[in-house]
Amino acid sequence: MKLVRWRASDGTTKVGVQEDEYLAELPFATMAEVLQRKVVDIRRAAEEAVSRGRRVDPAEAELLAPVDGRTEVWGAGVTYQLSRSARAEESGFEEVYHHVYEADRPELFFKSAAWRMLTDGDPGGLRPDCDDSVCEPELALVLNRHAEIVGALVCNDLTARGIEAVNPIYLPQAKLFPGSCVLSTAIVPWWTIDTPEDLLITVAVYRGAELVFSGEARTSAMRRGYGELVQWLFRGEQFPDGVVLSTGTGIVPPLGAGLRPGDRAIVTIDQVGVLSNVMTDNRDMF
Ligand code: DO4
Ligand code: MG
Repeated sequence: MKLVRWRASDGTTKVGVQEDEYLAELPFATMAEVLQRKVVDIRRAAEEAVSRGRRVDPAEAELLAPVDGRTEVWGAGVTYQLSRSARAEESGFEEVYHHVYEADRPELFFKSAAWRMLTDGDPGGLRPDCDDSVCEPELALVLNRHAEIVGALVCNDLTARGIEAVNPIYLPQAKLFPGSCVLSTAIVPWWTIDTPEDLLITVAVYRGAELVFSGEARTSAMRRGYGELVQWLFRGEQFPDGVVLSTGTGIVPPLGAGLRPGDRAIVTIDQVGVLSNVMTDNRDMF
């Protein structure tokens, strides 16, 4: 059972449950409405949709990015030891990254509004003014307005690393640009995931048929727990339509191994999904 959005053949947008053979409509118009509810109610509605909801043939539905409305994506940073040491090395601002790794308050940043989000099969964006951009393969938590974890997604937090390396204060320009936020299509309910604290994340980048970078990490290597990140995100903030929190990367390509237009990045997370995107110069993306 997964939670998805889709465009029906009559052009309307629906939200519902994806099963192997069919989609079943939920009695909500948007995913934002789903994320206004408590997990117990979302679960009940999803189970009822499977047993009684109107069923749709997946061939008649075009799957869309998983969130809408006022739902935002935020990122957590420097949550893995490798992210801390790699960023210190690439930028020379060692103290900044070491401090945020050790500090109580984590690094949290706004990443994307719903309208900018891309999903599996869409192009990923590369800024034309940065020649060192990288994939950041991350587990993303889908949170409702009540700060409960509803489910999980795969996120590629595409980053213009060369811009951040010049000065960490350039972070918004390194993180937010057309095509920089890619999420898998289907929200995997948290209650269906075994051992969510220890999921394997992998990435492979292909240039044509050639594998130019691959890596893996386990979420158990994160320095902070999910609950801790969620609690900090909601401290002094409100998310009336819920929020997606990407939990940071434990995989960092070596310096000089930046993405090029045409590269295909494939990110997988055990039990959560796969995200495959071909990179493109982002000049005319939206
Ligand atoms: O400090 C910059 C951002 C770090 C980040 O996105 C990550 O560690 O995943
Ligand atoms: Mg990141």
